[in-house]
Amino acid sequence: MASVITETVPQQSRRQPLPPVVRGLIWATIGFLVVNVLMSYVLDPLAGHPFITNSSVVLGWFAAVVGWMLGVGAWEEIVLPSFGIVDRSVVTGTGWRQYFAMSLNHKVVGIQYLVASTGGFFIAGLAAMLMRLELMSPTMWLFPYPGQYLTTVGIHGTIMMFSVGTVALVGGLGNYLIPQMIGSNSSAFPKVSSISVWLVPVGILTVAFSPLLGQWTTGWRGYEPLAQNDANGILFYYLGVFALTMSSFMVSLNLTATVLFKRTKGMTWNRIPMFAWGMLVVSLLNIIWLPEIQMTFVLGLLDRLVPLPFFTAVGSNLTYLELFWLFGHPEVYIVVLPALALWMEIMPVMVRKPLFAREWGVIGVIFVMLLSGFVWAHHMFTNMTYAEELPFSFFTEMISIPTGLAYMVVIGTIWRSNFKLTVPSLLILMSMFNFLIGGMTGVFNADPVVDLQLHDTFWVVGHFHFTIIGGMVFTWLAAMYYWLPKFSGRTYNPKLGVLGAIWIFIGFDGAFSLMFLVGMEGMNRWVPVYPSYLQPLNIAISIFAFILGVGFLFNLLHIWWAMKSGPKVEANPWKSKSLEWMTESNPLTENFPVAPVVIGGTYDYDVDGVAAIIPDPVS
Ligand code: HEM
Ligand SMILES: [Cu+2]
Repeated sequence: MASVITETVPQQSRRQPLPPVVRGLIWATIGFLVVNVLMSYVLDPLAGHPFITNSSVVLGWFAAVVGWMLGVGAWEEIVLPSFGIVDRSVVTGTGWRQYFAMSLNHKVVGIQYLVASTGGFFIAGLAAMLMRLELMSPTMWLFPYPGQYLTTVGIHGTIMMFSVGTVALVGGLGNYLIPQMIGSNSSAFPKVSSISVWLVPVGILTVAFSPLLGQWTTGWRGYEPLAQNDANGILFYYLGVFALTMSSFMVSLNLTATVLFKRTKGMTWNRIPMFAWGMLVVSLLNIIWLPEIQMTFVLGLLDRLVPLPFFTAVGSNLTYLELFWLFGHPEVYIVVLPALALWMEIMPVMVRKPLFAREWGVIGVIFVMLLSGFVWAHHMFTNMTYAEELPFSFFTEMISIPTGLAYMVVIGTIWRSNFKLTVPSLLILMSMFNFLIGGMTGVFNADPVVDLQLHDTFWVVGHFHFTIIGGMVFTWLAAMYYWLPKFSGRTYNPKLGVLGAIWIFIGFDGAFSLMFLVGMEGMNRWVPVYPSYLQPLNIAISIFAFILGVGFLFNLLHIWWAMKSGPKVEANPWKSKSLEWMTESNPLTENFPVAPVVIGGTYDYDVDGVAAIIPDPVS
């Protein structure tokens, strides 16, 4: 009888639908075509019947996103279950297939985020290489029009900031590690992160394909009213950053709730790991500032579609700048705070000493978060009176105090320890060094008198890359090497790891420290042409930049190789006391079959014994 049923209900064929990503692409295409045609031919036809109009492409884009989301799995994971229909056959594949569909497993989501960020890094990195190629000559030789160079700058900056800087440590490592670190089997809202991660490829591709609609010249900041003079590519800027910021916003809601409510027994506030503190603080920054900038983008978008001249007729020419930098400076800390937290997280394990002055580290990250909202106008010193400049200069320089606390905690932890150089600790030291240069050069920008000279020059490009690549990207790599055994049960090759670290250090410090020099000599940002006396320095910068580009590729390939075929290691090779190492390495298994109970401090390396126990299920 049973065999008859399986024959009449062809389970197998029903379980072999299109792969979710392919289905998502098809549904997205259908959604776009239907709504676009509806708009451009039926509801709002323009003279001459162009196939794509401003409003048709925007609404078509929204339809495409809905189609994509349903296709990659929201249909089975979210829509059907809310009607009481549970059909998990399509989406939840097994093994590697899980990574190519919407997943409720926080570790799968974390890896999806990391891969998406790496993809963004690659695309935006290629754009950087094109820029550096162009700048090897004082005249335009690569890009036919200046606007194309500027579009490339914008694509580079936008994808780097919103899909790498904001996303890799929070969406990637945050989703992957935080539930494990606090002793939970899942995040608070698994569906939220399962959706949000699929917005990242949407955002990256939207921005990357923006030139299809025409060039835009505003850079990653989308400055108004400049944007109103741009071709329609700026529409895809608004839509792309909207998708990316929405993704980060959703992750932040989830991580905040996770740290607040999913902690296991004994995981008290003075025991939660520093990385969890970092995620909490940065999530609050995201929750406060991302809606603010999203509304600003929506106003810019509406200005183009309606038009609704908010930034020209209604507001002053500086309204957009105020609104942008109100978010834009905290954004810098959204990028860097997780990195500061990771230094404090990884270093005690490396030196086997308790974290020095832990409370001050926590106070440090909290005060960086609070102060970051008070400094935005230092991006506009050229437009201000002296009396207006003073408080912003003051608050800006004040931020070095709480930031300095993080340095104090890490240096205090290394002090008189038996520090062993490993690839993660080497990369963290490099990160601290480079971020220090970023911070110290920032002091010059914080001083209005000097900033009037440095503003809009390559000095600034040098400064913020030292904070962002120096602070965040080096730490991201350190974290990837450090948690490799967690991701895969395998580890890296130490010699290749050290080589990779030194390689990018030379490429990075070479390229970007020369930018300070070329900036002081008069090299402006956002121009593909420059006086010919600056050519030798620019050629040197470009060569170092190419070395850096290949160096990143080298590290990426090494990590990829290590995950697939590196030497196998035990479950907790660093002998860390942190809870994520108590779980099995395989990302597809459950974290804790029985909830652990925390009995000691995560960083108590001065005492023997474990920080948490798994209680006996029968007792
Ligand atoms: C791979 C190495 C990189 C190189 C060689 C590089 C190079 C450059 C250059 C030459 C510019 C200035 C172009 C101009 O003003 O004319 C620039 C701008 C920028 N870069 Fe990078 N960059 C790199 C990585 C990154 C990373 C990792 C981030 C952030 C996560 C980043 C964020 C930005 C931003 C936000 C801008 C400003 C764009 C604008 O003005 O709108 N870059 N980059
Ligand atoms: Cu700032």
